[in-house]
Amino acid sequence: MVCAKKWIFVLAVLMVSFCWYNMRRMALHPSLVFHCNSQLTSSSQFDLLKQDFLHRMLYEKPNVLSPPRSDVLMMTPWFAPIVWNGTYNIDILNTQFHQKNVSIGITIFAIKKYTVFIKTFIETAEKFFMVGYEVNYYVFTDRVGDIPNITLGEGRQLVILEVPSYNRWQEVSMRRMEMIRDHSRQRFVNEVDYLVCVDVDMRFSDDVGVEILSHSFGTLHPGYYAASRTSFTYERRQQSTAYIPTDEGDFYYAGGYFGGTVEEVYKLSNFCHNAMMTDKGNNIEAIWQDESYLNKYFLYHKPTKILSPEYLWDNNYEAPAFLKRRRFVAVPKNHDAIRNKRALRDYSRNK
Ligand code: 5GW
Ligand code: MN
Repeated sequence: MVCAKKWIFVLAVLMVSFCWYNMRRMALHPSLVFHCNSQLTSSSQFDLLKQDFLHRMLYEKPNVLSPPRSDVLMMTPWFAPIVWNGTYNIDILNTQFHQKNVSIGITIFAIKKYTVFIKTFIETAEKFFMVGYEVNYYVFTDRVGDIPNITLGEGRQLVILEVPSYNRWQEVSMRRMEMIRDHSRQRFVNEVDYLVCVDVDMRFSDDVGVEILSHSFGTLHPGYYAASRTSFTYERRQQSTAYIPTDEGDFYYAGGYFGGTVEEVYKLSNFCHNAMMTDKGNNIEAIWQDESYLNKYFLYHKPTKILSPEYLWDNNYEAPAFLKRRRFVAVPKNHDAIRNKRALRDYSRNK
């Protein structure tokens, strides 16, 4: 009897110490312990990594206490750079982007009479847009026969995509999102790394290079870079999916210049097109069509880079002192009476 009690006591002590030991061990090593010796020699996906490095380059040292620009905002509160002349070193960027062998697609729409803008657009792009890189011009048009033959530089090609035309100009403008989305999935993703989506009634007049490229980017509208939040012409009707209340918003982004990786542009255009279709079903259309939906998208999906108005200028505006370069400028067009809402807005803004 005494013997059994003793053994029960010994057993209890053993169990308590075993539990205590394990609890201590758990506290010190809350996760599972692996014995690694055999795994350290097996292969890893990292074995395929290429060693990228820059060669010796001579340039001025960046100066922490004297920023290159103090007259403009160079960084958003979510740490996206705003691209201004003087803020970047294109040689460093070119070395990095050439190492990655990037290719760039630029989408333009020339529906109906807008085919007249193609020649100037492409000729000036040949001089200034992504010189030295592989570039595909994706021209969406309903008038294939009107697209001129233009000799292009090495590694650059023109791809004509025949698409339907819509009667209302609002629809012509808005449907760009649907077509960019559809072609991103089916074609662009197999052909290029980045997409740049712009208006066609434009000309390049200074360099536009890889400094614009990022995961996703938007452009400050040349008419609203200094405007207050409440005067941004966001969609203000709550019934619209593009609605933005007056106490929200970072910038007013231009509908005529955005881009990013093909995947990001797919997500952006898919969102905008779906939002437009929802609104269409409810018989409402946002005040500035695709531009309004784009602004809604960028409010809640912050772009990783923002282009200054150097990248989208209109000589109808007086050029401010901080504007050191005009890289991409609107070609004047006859605003006939029907086009109107836009022409009126521009007119009243310039008065
Ligand atoms: C036609 C009349 C009024 C508004 C738009 C059009 C129109 C636009 C057209 O007939 N064909 C066409 O291809 N577009 C595409 O939509 C062009 O790529 C054009 O650059 C883009 C946006 O229209 P824009 O440039 O007239 O708009 P704003 O705001 O620059 O004047
Ligand atoms: Mn335009």
